[in-house]
Amino acid sequence: MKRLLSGIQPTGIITLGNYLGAIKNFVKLQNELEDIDFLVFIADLHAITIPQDPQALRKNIKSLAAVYIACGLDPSKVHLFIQSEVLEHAELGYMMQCIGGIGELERMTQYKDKKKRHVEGVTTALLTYPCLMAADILLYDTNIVPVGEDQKQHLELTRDLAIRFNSKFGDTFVVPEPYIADKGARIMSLIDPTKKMSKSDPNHKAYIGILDDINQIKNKIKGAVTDLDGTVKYDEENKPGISNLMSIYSCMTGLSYEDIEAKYNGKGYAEFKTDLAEIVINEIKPIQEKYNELINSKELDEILDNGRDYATYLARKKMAKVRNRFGIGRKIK
Ligand code: AQP
Repeated sequence: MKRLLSGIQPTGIITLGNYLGAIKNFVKLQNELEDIDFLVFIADLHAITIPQDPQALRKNIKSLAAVYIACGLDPSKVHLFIQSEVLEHAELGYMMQCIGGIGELERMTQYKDKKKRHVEGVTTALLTYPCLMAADILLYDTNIVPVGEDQKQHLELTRDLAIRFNSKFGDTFVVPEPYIADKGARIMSLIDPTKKMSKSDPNHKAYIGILDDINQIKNKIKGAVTDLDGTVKYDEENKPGISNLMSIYSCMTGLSYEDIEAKYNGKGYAEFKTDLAEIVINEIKPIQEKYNELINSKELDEILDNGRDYATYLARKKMAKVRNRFGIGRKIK
């Protein structure tokens, strides 16, 4: 049996980027892989590495749980839990800091980017959060981690930390492998296609939220930045705007870029954008309906309770071993 694990931060409403780059792949893996144990979590400890409004955070945590299920995660196949409810994440995260070097953390590109965006009040945790991410993964003997392209570097660090720990203290952690889907790996901002689409982007026009209303979605796609040439052609370097929209189109329909180019040959961006809006809305609408059923339900809390209990069971077992290896506390038999 292989164990898979992945998580998303409740830092806002899930975007089409998170959906296409992460959640849709989780659902595919859940349905296609056999003999797996799949843990999916809500990374609230990661979210607080940058300031969050406590009330909004609580809301986003619950909202993300409902979005996961509404997008097709099946609680009978996946263990869904909230990271902070399994205390061992923070404990192992601290231990990972004790074997991680500042130099290797400072090299993380996401840290450099986020530091630039939050010039004032950069927290220590913004630097050390890849250690917590390593803990999230290693705590469960995870074999496969489905991630977006942007998380690849952090996974490399996780592997390094696992190998380092194993060679120093004896075989303890499974060294995980990343799983990166070839398409939809990186969806870009609608207003600046050189920047990743992010749920915490202060400009709402930059992203499509999975819970946006239909008119908002239409308007955001209509207003997405393109070029003046008007030809629907995939060229990431010279036509990043339309290429990004084509990548969304392709992810949602399964059509190749060549198919899309042929379909819109001689037609302008307006027709392409209208069709894309319809495609996106058709996929998102049933998700929103399911979300509305779930968000205030008892069922959602039960799913999260079950997920927490299962994750805690695994995490406790693992931490007993890790504490013994490290030599802290009294020996646990
Ligand atoms: N634009 C994107 N395209 C494809 N995949 C993406 N992911 C995020 N943005 C895109 C993937 O979604 C998962 C969840 O990521 P996260 O919330 O843990 O962190 P993030 O990558 O920092 O996501 P955001 O939306 O950009 O959040 P904020 O604004 O808080 O920084 C990951 O698998 C990620 O690759």
